[in-house]
Amino acid sequence: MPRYLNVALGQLGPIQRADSRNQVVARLCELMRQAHAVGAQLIVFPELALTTFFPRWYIEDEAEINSYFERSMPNADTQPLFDLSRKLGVGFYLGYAELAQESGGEVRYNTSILVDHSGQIIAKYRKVHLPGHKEHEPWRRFQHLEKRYFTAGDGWGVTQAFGGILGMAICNDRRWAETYRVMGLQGVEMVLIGYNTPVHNAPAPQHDDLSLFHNQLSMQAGAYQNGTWVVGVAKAGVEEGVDSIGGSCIIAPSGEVVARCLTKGDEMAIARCDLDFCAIYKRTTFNFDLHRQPHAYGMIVERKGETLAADGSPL
Ligand code: CDT
Repeated sequence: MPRYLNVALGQLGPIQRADSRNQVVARLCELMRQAHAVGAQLIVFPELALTTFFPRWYIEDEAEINSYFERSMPNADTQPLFDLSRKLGVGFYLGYAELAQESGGEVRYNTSILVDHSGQIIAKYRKVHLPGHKEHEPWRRFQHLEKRYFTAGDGWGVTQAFGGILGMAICNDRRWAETYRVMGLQGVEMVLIGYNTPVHNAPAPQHDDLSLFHNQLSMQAGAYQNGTWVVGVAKAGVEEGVDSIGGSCIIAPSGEVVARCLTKGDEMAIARCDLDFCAIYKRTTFNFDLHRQPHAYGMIVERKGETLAADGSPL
């Protein structure tokens, strides 16, 4: 009997600054109800899914920055989503801005959680690859201040859940081969990824026309090269004047897209994912035990960036 996991994409359209968390949670609940109606066991929501994508603004006031963060999870605003999860028996992935209390004080993370079918948080992930910049760059049409507002997390674990081995990543992580490989080495069978990706990339506007292509290219490569399902979910559309890509999709270990959203608004789509379909890739072409050559990969962890000699040749 194959291990089927019915997974839904819970794509969100834009969230404007004035939208309350109550309004957003009602939209998430509606997507969860739609997913349940077609047999979903798990629904994946976007990165920073409770508010507008605030890193587009340079904000100096600490209280205003903190107003985009959650001090606890669940909390009064998100409790209805957890209650509905338990009532319907549908688990979920949710991205949000986390204000953590640590021994050194408060720390801000770009976080996702995995919630099981009984509404219990079973895993938490903090984004590792924080894109953008740290200082105000007024030349840009809009800012991308994730490096300012968030501290990087420390890595990717995997969780036994929903009958398989699941992992999480967030947005920019999906562009990096290392993200998938670290989870691939832990036997991951499904990687869940929420994202907010503006169409316009200020430092490289010549890439704007390729934003959707690069989104899918990265996730298809990660799926195939690690023999895993990948589920990518957007917050899409024009938010506070900034257009973000949609393109939410579910990708099989073959690298094929098996389901995708068609709009840039709130939209649910579903696929029946056979977790056993990973094994043929993990046993053959990407049998890591047989074929990987770690002795040749040392530079991947020893070096951060390219190292070139004065004449531009590799050292
Ligand atoms: N949220 C996020 O990580 N977005 C980035 C935008 C491009 S970098 C400025 C992404 O990789 O999609």
